[in-house]
Amino acid sequence: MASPFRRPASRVADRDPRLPPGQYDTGTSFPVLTAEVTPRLDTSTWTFRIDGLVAEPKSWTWAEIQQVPGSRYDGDIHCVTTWSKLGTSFRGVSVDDLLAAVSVAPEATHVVAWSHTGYTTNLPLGDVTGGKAWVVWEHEGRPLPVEHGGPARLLVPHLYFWKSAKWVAGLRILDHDEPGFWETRGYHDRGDPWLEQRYAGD
Ligand SMILES: Nc1nc2c(c(=O)[nH]1)N[C@H]1C(S)=C(S)[C@@H](COP(=O)(O)O)O[C@H]1N2
Ligand SMILES: [Mo]
Repeated sequence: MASPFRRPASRVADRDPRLPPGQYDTGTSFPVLTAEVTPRLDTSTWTFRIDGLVAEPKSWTWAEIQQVPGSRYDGDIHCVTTWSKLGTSFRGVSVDDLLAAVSVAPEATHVVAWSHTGYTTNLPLGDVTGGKAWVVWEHEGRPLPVEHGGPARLLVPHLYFWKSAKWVAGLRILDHDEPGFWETRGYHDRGDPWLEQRYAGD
């Protein structure tokens, strides 16, 4: 006879398997987290640049980056403050397609993404290549709102969302790791939500 004290199976099934440990589903809301003053950037003067260990540094204007073949992300995002947004979508271009235009040096190991505001975040090169990172300007079919990083932000959805620099201005390709804004203020260097890499030492 089954024990009347057994945990009902439905309780176990309640937790969405898309939620990493310690995260909750924020539903339709999309919280805003910004450390600096929200900038008003004009697409007529906007640029995105890749420099550092590349054969030839390159900048794209707004019109030029729109000519790069489009790419979209459909899936989940996870903030270190414990909200996750499930089944959302962004559209822009794949970082792979941007890196292909500059030819990255063989000794490259890391990148620093920087924003027009001065915000920075570091990533291993392997976390922005292989279809894992985008520069996006559309969210769920609409222009990316300024508070979420519009006109364009970096999107690295397999890592905590602080790696997805809003108002992204460029990527610097490096042969070493260079911790960014939050990483020098106690956040984990890599930030894998499935390993709960929230803070330094996790
Ligand atoms: N430029 C910039 N990018 C940023 C941040 C920031 O403060 N400035 N915050 C990061 C953090 S901690 C998170 S959780 C997400 C928040 O993005 P959202 O405001 O669109 O939810 O942006 C990341 N990118
Ligand atoms: Mo965050």
